[in-house]
Amino acid sequence: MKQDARLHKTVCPLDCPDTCSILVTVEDGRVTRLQGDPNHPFTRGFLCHKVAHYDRRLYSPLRVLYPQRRVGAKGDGKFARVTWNEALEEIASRFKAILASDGGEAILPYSYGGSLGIVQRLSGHRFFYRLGASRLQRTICDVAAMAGWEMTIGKGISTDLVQAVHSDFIVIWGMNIAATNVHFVPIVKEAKKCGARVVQIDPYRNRTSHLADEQVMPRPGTDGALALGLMHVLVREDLVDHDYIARHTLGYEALRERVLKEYPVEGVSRITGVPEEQIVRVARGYGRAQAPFLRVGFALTRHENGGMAMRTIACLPGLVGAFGKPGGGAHHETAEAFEFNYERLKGDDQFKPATREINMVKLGEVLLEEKDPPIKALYVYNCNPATIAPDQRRVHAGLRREDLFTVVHEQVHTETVDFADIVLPAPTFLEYLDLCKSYGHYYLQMAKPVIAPLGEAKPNVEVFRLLARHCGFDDPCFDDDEYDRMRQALDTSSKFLAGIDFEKIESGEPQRLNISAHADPFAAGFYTPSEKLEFYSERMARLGFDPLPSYTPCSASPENHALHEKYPLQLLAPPSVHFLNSTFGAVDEQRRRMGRPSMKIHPADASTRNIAHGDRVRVSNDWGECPFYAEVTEDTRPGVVVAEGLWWAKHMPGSHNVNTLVSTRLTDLGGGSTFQCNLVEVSKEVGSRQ
Ligand SMILES: Nc1nc2c(c(=O)[nH]1)N[C@H]1C(S)=C(S)[C@@H](COP(=O)(O)OP(=O)(O)OC[C@H]3O[C@@H](n4cnc5c(=O)[nH]c(N)nc54)[C@H](O)[C@@H]3O)O[C@H]1N2
Ligand SMILES: Nc1nc2c(c(=O)[nH]1)N[C@H]1C(S)=C(S)[C@@H](COP(=O)(O)OP(=O)(O)OC[C@H]3O[C@@H](n4cnc5c(=O)[nH]c(N)nc54)[C@H](O)[C@@H]3O)O[C@H]1N2
Ligand SMILES: [Mo]
Repeated sequence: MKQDARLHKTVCPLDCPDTCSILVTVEDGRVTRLQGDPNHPFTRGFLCHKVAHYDRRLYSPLRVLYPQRRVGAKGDGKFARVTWNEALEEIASRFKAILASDGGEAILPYSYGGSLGIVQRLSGHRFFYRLGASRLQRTICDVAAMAGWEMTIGKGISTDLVQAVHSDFIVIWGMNIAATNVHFVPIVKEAKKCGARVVQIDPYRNRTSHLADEQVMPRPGTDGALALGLMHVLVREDLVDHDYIARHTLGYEALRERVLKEYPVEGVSRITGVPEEQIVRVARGYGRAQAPFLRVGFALTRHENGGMAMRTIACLPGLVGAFGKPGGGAHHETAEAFEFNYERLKGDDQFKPATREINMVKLGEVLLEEKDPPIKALYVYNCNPATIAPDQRRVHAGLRREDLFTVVHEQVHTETVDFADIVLPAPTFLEYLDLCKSYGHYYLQMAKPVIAPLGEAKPNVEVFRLLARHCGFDDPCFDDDEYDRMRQALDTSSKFLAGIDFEKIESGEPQRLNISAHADPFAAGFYTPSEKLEFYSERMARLGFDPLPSYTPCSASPENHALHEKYPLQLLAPPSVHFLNSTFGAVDEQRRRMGRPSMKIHPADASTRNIAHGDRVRVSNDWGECPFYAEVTEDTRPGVVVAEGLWWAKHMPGSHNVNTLVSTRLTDLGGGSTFQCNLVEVSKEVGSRQ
């Protein structure tokens, strides 16, 4: 390290469960190195490749450095520089005109997970509440997963992942941890060294498969049935923990009857495509383990039946008493242990918002079809809808509307920026203050700027403060800076946050919530109304669902014969290790690592379509079509094609990405996205060469 180099500690706020503590080297005001903090118990000294080379994104030629106004045709991405004052004045005057002509609900904020830091992420709510804008239901990611987990367990809290070191049987269900939870990998490896067996449940083989002793490959969208089949075996062979069930669960007798009668192994095998003997073997392994540990991901809930599937899987640890066994347990999310004062942060308490709600999954149709009132202005921050949202054809058509006034506050020139009328420059997490919780561990940490903002970039908090002023809002809450907001967030009586005050957080060191890494997080009871793990759920019944776990096929699945005949392949569109949603799509090196935009297809499906490895193929359904290069491989199962990684549409062989094929159908619980629940047909492109 040079003499003038300085080492700073901060934290990665990107949308990933690992929330790493980072050591950043800054030389002459420039970031030159990023390393994992060796003292953070979960980061343990290493970073993913993407963030270890974040400087490539930070100093990318695509960075947005100044406010700009559109000069070209809508969607062309041509802009001229303006001052902050001009940009803010224009936004305020357009918003005011829309308020007068159509009312506040004609304005729609659109934001999601570009940075998960709670201060910057939640900085816009007060402003849009005050404006009377439509409210966005932020449903694109985990609402079905959370709702399903909550129905059984009560709250988004989990066994600490580090406990799995002591497990003798680890099930990784629907999560490509080698891509999306890389700091769990060394924990699994350590457990394996001590003799643990690792079972992966995933329809295709990916990086995580190398860790597994055995892979179960169910047909996508049938996980609920698989879990019910496993329960059938556990109950039938009496591999359940009767003592735990009696003390900590509700509704066992009803569940017992349900799984014995309705989910025999042969029926489940038919639904899931998993061999009967494998269902029995995995159930026995799980039931006989001393310390069974379950890691459940998110993608398996991005199906129409996803909420119920998660609720069903979450019953498994209850049957075998996993939570009570040292090294055993189950992990889905930890986010709800961070019980901040969100009402205060967002301004729900002050503004009592009661305006129209709009589901973010439906952006395309909302922009094109909503009439009461139509959306006249869209304000995008922390999000890249042109690339990440379903039904991309209509999203782009909506964004192209001449009469839509679109503001995009961005770090880089994304595809959404192309559609903007006004572009505002945003700093990255290395340039601003924030407070970061995690959804994969229990540490809270302050993100501290390590360099000054590049160009004229301003963080979300500052932009909303200025916008409020330009709109003439004089409520004092708009003057709250990042520190004020952190203090407000911490103003709660949460037992998990007790003793964690602002001063401790300001030290920059990770602060552990009051949840032991080694004890059962539910020892004092579950967070359900009965305080038991609920096999039987009165809340499900009240919402009109089966109160017991059950399996319902999705409409976009082989069970829908008419649709399946037309579109015989199930499409998976899961994350890649090299991208993070669309965030690293602009970095050349990450795209180089990805290779070409490819679609995995089984040799049996390829040969009937005369498709050879490397051919350009057209993938289509009623939502749209999208070209890929065929990767003919036995890594996927017949009937399932896989497009890993969210490419920017402009880097695809056509001008759309996989989300052109993704529907806006919603999940059973939560109204969530169904990215993994789509049927397609694949054909060889005419004139395609290998
Ligand atoms: N490198 C990287 N890391 C990421 C992300 C990224 O894009 N790239 N995204 C981040 C975000 S926003 C999130 S929400 C999280 C989690 O993001 P998710 O998108 O939920 O990813 P995973 O949890 O890893 O789950 C993906 C795995 O689930 C499998 N899967 C899909 N459908 C089914 C099914 O029906 N049944 C079963 N059993 N498996 C299925 C896929 O084949 C894949 O292997 O990851 C975060 N971390
Ligand atoms: N095909 C397919 N599509 C998917 C998924 C999938 O698995 N498959 N996953 C879905 C999931 S789980 C999710 S969570 C969504 C994620 O979708 P998004 O939340 O849109 O996530 P990103 O694509 O990472 O884009 C975030 C953008 O926010 C910007 N940003 C970051 N920090 C800030 C900030 O402080 N201020 C401002 N103004 N901007 C900032 C970044 O530059 C980036 O362009 O994608 C969904 N889309
Ligand atoms: Mo997500």
